[in-house]
Amino acid sequence: MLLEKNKIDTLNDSLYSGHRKRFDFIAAEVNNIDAVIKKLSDFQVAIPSWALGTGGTRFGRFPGRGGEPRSLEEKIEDVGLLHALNRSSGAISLHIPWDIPGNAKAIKELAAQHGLRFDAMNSNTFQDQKDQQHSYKFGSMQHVDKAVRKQAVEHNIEVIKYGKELGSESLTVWLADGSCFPGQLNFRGAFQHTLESLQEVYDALPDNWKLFVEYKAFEPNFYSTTVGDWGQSLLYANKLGPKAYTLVDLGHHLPNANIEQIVSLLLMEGKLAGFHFNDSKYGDDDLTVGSINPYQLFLIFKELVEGMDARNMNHASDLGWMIDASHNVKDPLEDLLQSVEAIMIAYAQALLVDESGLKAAQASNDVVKAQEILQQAYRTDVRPLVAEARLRAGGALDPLQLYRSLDVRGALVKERGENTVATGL
Ligand SMILES: [Mn+2]
Repeated sequence: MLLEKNKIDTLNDSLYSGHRKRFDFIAAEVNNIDAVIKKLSDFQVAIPSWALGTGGTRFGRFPGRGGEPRSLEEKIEDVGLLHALNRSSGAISLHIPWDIPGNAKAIKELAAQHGLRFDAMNSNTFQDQKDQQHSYKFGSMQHVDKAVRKQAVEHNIEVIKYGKELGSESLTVWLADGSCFPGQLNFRGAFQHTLESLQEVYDALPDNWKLFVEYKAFEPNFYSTTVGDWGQSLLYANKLGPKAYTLVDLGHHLPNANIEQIVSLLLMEGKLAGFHFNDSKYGDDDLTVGSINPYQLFLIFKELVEGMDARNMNHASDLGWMIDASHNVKDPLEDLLQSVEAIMIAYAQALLVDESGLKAAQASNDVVKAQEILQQAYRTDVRPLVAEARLRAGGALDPLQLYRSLDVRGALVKERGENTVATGL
């Protein structure tokens, strides 16, 4: 389904005078307001294909109202809908084998019609697929059997091939490899096997591609994980070469990890290139980004902005930004609208931080002033700035309200049926 522009305009007209008042109030307080709005308009967050259907847990899956995308084409249409509403979801991230493009040229054209590009490709060696020769029960790239490692390497090379056809320029490798019990594997042996396997994948990367090495503290393995933290990911990335980088997924840390410090140091080393948004209270909960700890999200964004500026990086294009979440209880499209909004709010707050004032406070050990500067930005209601950026880019002032008032889900159910299930987690 396509969203007609006049429906967006009609809602925007009805909300405009209230928006204008709120925007003028905050705009008067912000230096270089147009530069801030431009950065917000340029910023795009990729939507992963697997977030478009209702997620599950290992205990069960409870379908939503239906209308889930049944094919790669319909997944692209769903992301196109989100992008039409908020103009900040201009990329889709695919997962192989769930999203193998039958006709890459047609898929690419369809994405272009919706204003979408293809973000990082994702491989899958954490599940066994039917017709697969060797099992990943005891790992993939770390496996003691060379034949299993070879299968995992070849799968990743196949993913690169699909990505090249679609115009993607990066591969994310997340490995479930590790062990559940002490003594199950030799840590150095698992690392060396994984490094050798990653090196073969790295060697198959086109020159303009990046390899993102994603780490995760635990789950599905509960004793050790072979790419378990940012130190291990950075070790692999440094050994592999200049096209390899670390990917930070917000949910992949042990509780209370100082993620903002991790981000700062990885940027300093020029080794951060991928970023996955979600939120959590206990572990890898995959909850909506910003729903549990928005202050932490702001602090992370503050380090992202400052660290990228220190290296003259382009906020919008030099890191791969993606949502990585999966839910049991919300309409997936509504959840993604909330997610993108939370990301834009944290980004806008980070853009408002008085960096020169903060540096001066740090230089004079004025701890109170430093905290005041951070919290001044965090406590500013930046929602009118985010809405203005959307408005200028042709989106809806209130995407969620428009999604609901047009009953987009109802239209999708009508088009696709009540019992459709998207492929994925
Ligand atoms: Mn992730």
